[in-house]
Amino acid sequence: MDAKWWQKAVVYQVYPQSYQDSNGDGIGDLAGLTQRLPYIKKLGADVIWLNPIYESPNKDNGYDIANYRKIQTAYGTMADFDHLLQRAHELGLKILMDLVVNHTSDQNDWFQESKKAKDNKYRDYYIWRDAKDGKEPNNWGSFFSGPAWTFDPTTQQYYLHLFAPGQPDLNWENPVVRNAVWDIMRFWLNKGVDGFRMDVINLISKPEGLPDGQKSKGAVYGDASSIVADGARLNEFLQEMNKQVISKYDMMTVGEMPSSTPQDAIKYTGLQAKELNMVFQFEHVGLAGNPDPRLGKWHDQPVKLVDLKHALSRWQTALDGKGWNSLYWNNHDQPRAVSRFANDQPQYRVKAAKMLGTTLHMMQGTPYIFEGEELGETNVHYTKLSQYEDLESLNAYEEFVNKEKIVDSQTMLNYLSHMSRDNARTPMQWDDSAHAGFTKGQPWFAVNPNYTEINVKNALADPDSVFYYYQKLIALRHSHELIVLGNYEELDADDAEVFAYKRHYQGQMLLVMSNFTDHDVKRDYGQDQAKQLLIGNYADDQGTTLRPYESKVYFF
Ligand code: TEU
Ligand code: CA
Repeated sequence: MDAKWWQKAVVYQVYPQSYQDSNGDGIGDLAGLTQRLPYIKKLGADVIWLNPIYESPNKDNGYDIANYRKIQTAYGTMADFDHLLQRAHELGLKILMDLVVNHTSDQNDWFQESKKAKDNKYRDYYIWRDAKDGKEPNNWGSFFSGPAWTFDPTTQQYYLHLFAPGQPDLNWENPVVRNAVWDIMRFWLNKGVDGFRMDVINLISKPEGLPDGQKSKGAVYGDASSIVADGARLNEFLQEMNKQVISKYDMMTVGEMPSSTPQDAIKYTGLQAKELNMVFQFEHVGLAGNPDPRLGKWHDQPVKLVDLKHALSRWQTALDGKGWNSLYWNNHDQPRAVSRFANDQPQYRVKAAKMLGTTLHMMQGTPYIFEGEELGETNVHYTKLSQYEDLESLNAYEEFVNKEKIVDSQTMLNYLSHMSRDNARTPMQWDDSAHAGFTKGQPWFAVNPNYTEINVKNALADPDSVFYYYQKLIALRHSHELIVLGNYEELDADDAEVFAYKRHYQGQMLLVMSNFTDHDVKRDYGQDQAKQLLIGNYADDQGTTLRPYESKVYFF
């Protein structure tokens, strides 16, 4: 079977406000990104995923959209966007936009109308309910702490927001809302956009009657995520989206699906299902969660390799020949992978970053590279609350330390330092000049202090940099159908030091081995019979010995 373009592609994710400022206001913009397209092309990426660039009050850095057809003023004009798209296409780069339609901003005209009166024609664009026993209609907690409902005094009802109060959930049960979303998609597709990443798209089908969620011991709120994810009408809505829009364009779709299972994903990405191309699943980035479920993602423990192998192999095996995986370590919501899954100490950082790249890029699926990952960027190692910008982090500290008092300040600061989304949102590190060459002004958010050493200029001058290693990984994918379509075979699932697997395709085989430890280990998988060593992150090959964070790929 010939691979589809979105199966062979490698995607580079750009967080626009942190990528390149061109007018000195300290905020990345579309003109700045346009200047940097040749760099992304040089890496070898085929597609750019742009985080939201629409008009927004920025309560959640653009994931609260006020106008779906207008570019955020700080990023530039629609003409700047059209120029970016044209230059990207001239360079052979496709552009994915971020479709955020589980919710809008509370400043969106639709919501401004909806909240005016119960009989307003936009009322049913959103989810309004009467109080229950004088309180919120159910016990759901928001992903950003606090209740998932806010009372509106004008119409004396609550409205649902799974995220911040400034992000009211759209009512997908309403066909008028669905048709409005199809029109938004057509607007951008008719401009030549090549597809969409769909924000929390598996949360759009809410459960009948909006029943209470399970409450963990001592929890103030019920857990919404487990009962709103993958709702009863989700497949129907995605099939309608496909029929109305997706099927009419040569486009790429990736659905962000928190807490989806491989079985769900086969329904959404099945090669026969007329829904989406692939999903972002969360199993590997949800590992090592806090033993206190009330604290969920907030922890500071390393991920056990056996758990990481189990999570990734489960998805590789389940979707092999049945659906399609996205492959990612990082994005704008996750801490930096080399700090979280490997080792960011100076003596290991480059080897470890390359090892993680090999481990992921030799798997079956479409790889995503988040800006800076190709440099081996690390977490910032924040120590003070005042260093954070992200509402998810700040709200969590306020809720758990000051309100619910279930964790002390220093412990929570350790958790934030390890897991905060702010680790990913520091400005791109272009060179060792002021603010890493990101801006001539004052950056909206502080640059990671290690930019003097970790930056694009140094990377491009160093043949042994993570950048050139990622460039090789991408080139290998482009030249081997075995890497794109090969079947996946896990080796030694319970090996706690080495992640090893094979890929098989039309009689060819790959053997991939990654040492996730800081010491030598010995593993013999018959690599002495290989035709060639395709790629490795050490200058030489010591056969069955794998040195600290050594990773290598053999072709048979
Ligand atoms: O994130 C979805 C989501 O599940 C988040 O709660 C994410 O898991 C969490 O932040 C990880 O710690 C999407 C966007 O990627 C995120 O940036 C937005 O804040 C969120 O939706 C609301 O739109
Ligand atoms: Ca700017």
